[in-house]
Amino acid sequence: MPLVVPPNLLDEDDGLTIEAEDALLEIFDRYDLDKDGALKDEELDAFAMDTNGDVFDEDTRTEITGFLDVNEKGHLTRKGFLQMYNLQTPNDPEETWKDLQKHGYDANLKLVASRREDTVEKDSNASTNNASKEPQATKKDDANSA
Ligand SMILES: [Ca+2]
Repeated sequence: MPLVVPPNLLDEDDGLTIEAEDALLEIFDRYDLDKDGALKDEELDAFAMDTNGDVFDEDTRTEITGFLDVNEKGHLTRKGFLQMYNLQTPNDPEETWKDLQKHGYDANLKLVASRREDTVEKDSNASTNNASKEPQATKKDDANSA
């Protein structure tokens, strides 16, 4: 048997696979701190810094607002975020893999490390497909009351 081949990011129509979309949207949600479904400037900057080590330049911002799905405030939506990767990945899958790995995914698209695990919000109405289980802090303080 040959070595395990990493999963494809693209299906036969050069669209992102469900697995790739799930991973990318999970990353998106980490940066959408106010959970409005779009990345405002600070949120997009934080994503770009963590991904590329720098914020997007003016040209890239213009491309984002000009070609990708944005909300009425010009903020990149989840759909636009996927569009961005749908454009990049057929041309440059290596770059998308690099981005995924930066955000803690391994070569099998498994999340193995989280850079932002300290920013989990206790926001109960943020219902995405990411049904994360928050550890319930049910401490028993007087456990030694023999
Ligand atoms: Ca937001």
